[in-house]
Amino acid sequence: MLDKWLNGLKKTQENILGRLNALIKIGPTISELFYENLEEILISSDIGVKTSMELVATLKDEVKKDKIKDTQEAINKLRELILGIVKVNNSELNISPEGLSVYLFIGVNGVGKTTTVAKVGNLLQKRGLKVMFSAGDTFRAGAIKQLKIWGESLDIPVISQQEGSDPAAVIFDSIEAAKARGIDVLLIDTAGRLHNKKNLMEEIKKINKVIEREDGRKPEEIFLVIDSGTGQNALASAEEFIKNVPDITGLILTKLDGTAKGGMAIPLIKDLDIPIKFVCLGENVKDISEFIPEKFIEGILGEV
Ligand SMILES: Nc1nc2c(ncn2[C@@H]2O[C@H](COP(=O)(O)OP(=O)(O)OP(=O)(O)O)[C@@H](O)[C@H]2O)c(=O)[nH]1
Ligand SMILES: [Mg+2]
Repeated sequence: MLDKWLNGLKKTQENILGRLNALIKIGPTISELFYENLEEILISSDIGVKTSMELVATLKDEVKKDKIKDTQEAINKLRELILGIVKVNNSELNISPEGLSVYLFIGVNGVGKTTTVAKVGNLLQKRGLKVMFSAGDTFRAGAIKQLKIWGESLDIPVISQQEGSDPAAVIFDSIEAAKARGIDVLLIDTAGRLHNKKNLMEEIKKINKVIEREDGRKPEEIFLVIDSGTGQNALASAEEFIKNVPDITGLILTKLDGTAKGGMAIPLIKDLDIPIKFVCLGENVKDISEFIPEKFIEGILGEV
């Protein structure tokens, strides 16, 4: 999996590190132009305007304070600063000490929710937990079948109703079934596409209420699944979700393998008070990992 990180982040590394190295090659002098170029590289690496500007401002201070002499050393310092940001991320999972834990997966259409349900389910099962899937996406044609196929191949039971039925009812049923069968973790897939965004948010709120009513407590995890390819736009999109679903407990970044925009993880960690719990680095069920700050930095900025 560690090689997967490096492979998966290759495009992002080429994008950021390639250009940082080119910048160092211009010359060893730390000038105002160096900082300007650096800021531009960071912004266009999907680190976001705000975070990029803050990073460069902090770097300027550090260069003075530590009497850093050349551009290579300054870039090393930058790597340290970025590591400092991502290091606060704690990807530990919330698991109920007794009885059932409920994990809800939400996000817009096509980001990889259903695939991620399968990946996380497989991971937990490998750790010796009894897991079950709930087909909460009753909206998209084929969604239930997609989850059932995953369930069959992973030997994980799937609770579903027919297409078009009320997702809240399916989820209610699955919680009952999970409890009756002594399941440790119930993973609930949800629809990403409804008639519009407002409907999507309302649906998620309703689902959340059903879980609370049935179980008397909030889901142990509400994962907001985000396609890394959306780059710095992900921050605004995540903020909109959080406004509507304030109980989101973790982010999952998918498709990191297919994008040069992996830098987007940095402002997410810095500006949202919600940790990245998993990253997905491919379509295979095993292509998932906890977010490891050091590996991430090595993946995007190379070895120190
Ligand atoms: N390369 C790559 N592809 C992925 C990853 N995660 C998911 N995919 C692919 O993305 C596509 C959409 O995945 P789904 O899991 O169906 O996405 P979804 O969010 O459930 O989609 P809707 O149910 O339509 O909202 C599929 O072709 C997946 O194989 C990943 O980490 N890397
Ligand atoms: Mg889906």
